[in-house]
Amino acid sequence: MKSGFLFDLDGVIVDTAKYHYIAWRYIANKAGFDISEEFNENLKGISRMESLEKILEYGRQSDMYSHEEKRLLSDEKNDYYVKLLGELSEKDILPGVHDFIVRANMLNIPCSVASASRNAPFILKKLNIDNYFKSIVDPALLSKGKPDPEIFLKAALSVNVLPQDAIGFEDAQSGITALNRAGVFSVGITGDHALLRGADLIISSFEEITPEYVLKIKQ
Ligand code: B16
Ligand code: MG
Repeated sequence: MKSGFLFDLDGVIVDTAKYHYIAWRYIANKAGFDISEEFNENLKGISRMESLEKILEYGRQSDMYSHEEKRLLSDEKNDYYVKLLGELSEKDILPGVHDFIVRANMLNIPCSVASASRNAPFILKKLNIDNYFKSIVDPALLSKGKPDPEIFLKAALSVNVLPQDAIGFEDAQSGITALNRAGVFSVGITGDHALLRGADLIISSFEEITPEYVLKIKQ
């Protein structure tokens, strides 16, 4: 049996939620309303366009923009977000993650990134860990986002691992649900003690685990 590790990005490898929040807040403020950090929690793991739809719905402005105007707004948010990522470096990798992926590579366990973010290749490069990943699923090619299992099924396939032999790491409820639907063993990372329903294992940081430990727990 060959194992593989499937990683979500934001909230698992690096905390970019704060930058997403700053950039989305700028867009909301421009439209004349505000969003709280608490509201931003609802946007975790959700695609860029779905996030914009949720924000406009919250500001009761859903029907005020054409498809093209929404595309321009999401492009503007992304330009700002990418600027905010300018200073990102290895020091932003969440605790324990670097050691974990280095060890997985030493053990020849393939690692894949299954993130809703279209910026994943750029972010992994900035963190200087892109070489540790055998594949990055392109979210632009998915027919449905999380909680649909598609992204994790594709990630497992891309590293030649059966879903039931893979282990996935997620910080959002939509991602845990997607892992469970894909038949992948789900590890929930709850840095802020958020509740993740249905996770097979809950940790608060990668400092608590090693590849050998999760493989043993999964058995
Ligand atoms: P982008 P993940 C997700 O990353 C973020 O949690 C979510 O807030 C964001 O809207 C989404 O990526 C899309 O990101 O605008 O960079 O394409 O948690 O799936 O790694
Ligand atoms: Mg996430």
